[in-house]
Amino acid sequence: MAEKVILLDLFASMFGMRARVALAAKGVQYEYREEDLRNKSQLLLQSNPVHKKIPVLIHNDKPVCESLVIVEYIDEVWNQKYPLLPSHPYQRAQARFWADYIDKKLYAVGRMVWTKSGEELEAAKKEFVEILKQLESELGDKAFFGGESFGFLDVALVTYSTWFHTYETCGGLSIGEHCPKLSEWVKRCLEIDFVSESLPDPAKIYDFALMLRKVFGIDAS
Ligand SMILES: N[C@@H](CCC(=O)N[C@@H](CS)C(=O)NCC(=O)O)C(=O)O
Ligand SMILES: *[C@@H]1O[C@H](CO)[C@@H](O)[C@H](O)[C@H]1NC(C)=O
Repeated sequence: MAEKVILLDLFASMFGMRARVALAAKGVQYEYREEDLRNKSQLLLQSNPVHKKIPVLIHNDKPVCESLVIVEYIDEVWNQKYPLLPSHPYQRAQARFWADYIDKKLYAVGRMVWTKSGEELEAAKKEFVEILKQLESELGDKAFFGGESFGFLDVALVTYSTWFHTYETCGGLSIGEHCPKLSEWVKRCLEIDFVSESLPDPAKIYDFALMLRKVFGIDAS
């Protein structure tokens, strides 16, 4: 049976990018559909009635929601090529633990770094760097979070690197200065074709963030 794969997404979403990277790792052909989150499509509302968020992967008319669930689903369905989850249950549990840590911590604090100012910004920057350092220590001296090869946790985190320029510019910080090993890891990830080809240009993310700052009334227009 011909596979029908649709991804409901938004170009700047680090969650959506996870699905794009995983699909690219597996060489899956799919139809990309950009959503306008202020005017969501019927298909999005029907496919993710609980959260009404992107990304949603629709595989042969069956929707799968939540980016990490989607990445695991992709890994299980297209299991012949480029395994993403570690094969050992303990390593798998560890990868899921850290992916969950990223979701619980990094998004919200990162958002504060590019939207807040004054004391709130200073507190957010401090916490942001602590989170990245925690992740950097989990990386240790390994080439990738998955060890020798790029895997599940690498997928979960590398999409944030497209926002690093925005965090640095809006927040006034240098991630490379605080986390040199993590910065080297980003470069290693981007040397993999299916990774770099799936991620948007950080300059476009920055433009998008500046547009949102205006919408939020942070910068006078
Ligand atoms: N935990 C979700 C987060 C997804 C998410 O936050 N998506 C945002 C865009 S980055 C969204 O669709 N927001 C629309 C809304 O909240 O109305 C995941 O991992 O997929
Ligand atoms: C909302 O999206 C629909 C198509 O999905 C389009 O026809 C309509 O013009 C859009 N409305 C606004 C206000 O952008």
